[in-house]
Amino acid sequence: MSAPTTQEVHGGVPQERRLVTSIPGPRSTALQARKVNAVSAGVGVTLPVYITKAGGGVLVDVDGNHLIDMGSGIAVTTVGNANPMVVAGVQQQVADFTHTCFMVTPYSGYVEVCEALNRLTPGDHEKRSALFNSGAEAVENAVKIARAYTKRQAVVVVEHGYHGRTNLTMALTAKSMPYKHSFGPFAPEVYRVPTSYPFRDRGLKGPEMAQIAISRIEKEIGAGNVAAIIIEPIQGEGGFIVPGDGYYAAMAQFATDNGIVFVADEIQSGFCRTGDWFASEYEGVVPDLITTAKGIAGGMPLAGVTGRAEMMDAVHGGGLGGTYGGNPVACAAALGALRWMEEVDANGLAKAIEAVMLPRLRSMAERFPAIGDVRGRGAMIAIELVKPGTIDPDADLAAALNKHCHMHGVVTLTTGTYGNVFRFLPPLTMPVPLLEEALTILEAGFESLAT
Ligand code: PLZ
Repeated sequence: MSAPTTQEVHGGVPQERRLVTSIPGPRSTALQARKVNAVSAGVGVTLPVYITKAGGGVLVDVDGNHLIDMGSGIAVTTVGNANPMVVAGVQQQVADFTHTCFMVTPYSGYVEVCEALNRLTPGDHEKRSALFNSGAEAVENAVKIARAYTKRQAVVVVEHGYHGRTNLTMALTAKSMPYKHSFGPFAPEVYRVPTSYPFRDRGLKGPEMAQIAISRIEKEIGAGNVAAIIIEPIQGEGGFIVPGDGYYAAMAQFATDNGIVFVADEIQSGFCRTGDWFASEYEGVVPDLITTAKGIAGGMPLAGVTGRAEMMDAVHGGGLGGTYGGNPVACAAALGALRWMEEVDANGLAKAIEAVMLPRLRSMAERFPAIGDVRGRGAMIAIELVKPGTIDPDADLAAALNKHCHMHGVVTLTTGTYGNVFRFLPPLTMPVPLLEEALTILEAGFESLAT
């Protein structure tokens, strides 16, 4: 199959915002009532509109509302929902066979995805990959690999970091509520050091923040005890924090100089999201290991760890795996998604989204002093909201604006340690007029709420 036309990528979903009921509408409201009685209260919902169809930049709900999708299901449907190249791969594979377990009787799709990951991730050294089901599982396995390779135990993560919700990854994740609260005790040998958060670092630059972090590692942990340093090149759940220039590269260099495995968690920032295949490339960093998930397979659950052959192969046979890891249907989806990204120049699409969003948001920041910072790259862009004239977080305004966008048919997400960051993760198939319309609705929200 050759790359689908724009029309085909939209999957027959009209690319327009159209509200035919209030949000949520009556059918969604009825479903949400059933959800409350059937689904654990621990599983939250940001916007209880129930989706029946999606494509391009639009989500269609059970009441017939067409909403603009500025979240991609948290950075997952980068290639667009139901991208024809994903659909074709999945349909063929699901009709051929659905599962054998790669560890029992393997199949080529798994190997092909690993070959693609080895080729597309930064660095031209020899690499190996292993596939898993979720981002958290990939991060756990990166820790296992780093420990097996280095024969050390300590794992260093940074402030505002997010790596998942399993027991080990809760320990790696910074924020207590809602991720960790009441779920301890957490895994040992995890240490947190400063990140670089230019908006809040009181003028300290990237390299200076790296020096503070490195000194902490040397004095409080001992570099020789550290198996891995795990960092997101742009921190996602922490608030779309883009580190000051030089921080990320300095942390990677310190790891290399000290025999520490440098792990880039690119689960949110990977696969053309930032206008590069991987956000590490921006600083020219070649990670030892890279964890991927989300955008890899157009919505099918798949995750990977890719890295230096000698590290990946340091684990004893049978030490990595899982029943479903690299499921054949998920692999077929990934092969379709990755091929689409290569054929359409997905990085160019991400940069085009940035070119629309950043100037528009910057001019809004001049009008509305509540916008303290505009940041991000490609289709991973955010604004940080503060009490005007300060850097005090304004989470209430973020929540109110989010609600405003939702009520007007734009699916937006907030993020951040302080809950005050408004993040934008549109699919790369988002038509520019819809993107502009979403920003106009946001701007109207500021006009009514941020005076
Ligand atoms: N590492 C950098 O962004 C997932 C979490 C949403 P899983 N982020 C969205 C939520 O509230 O659970 C993420 C990430 C980074 C790891 C993960 C974990 O990926 O596929 O959710 O396990």
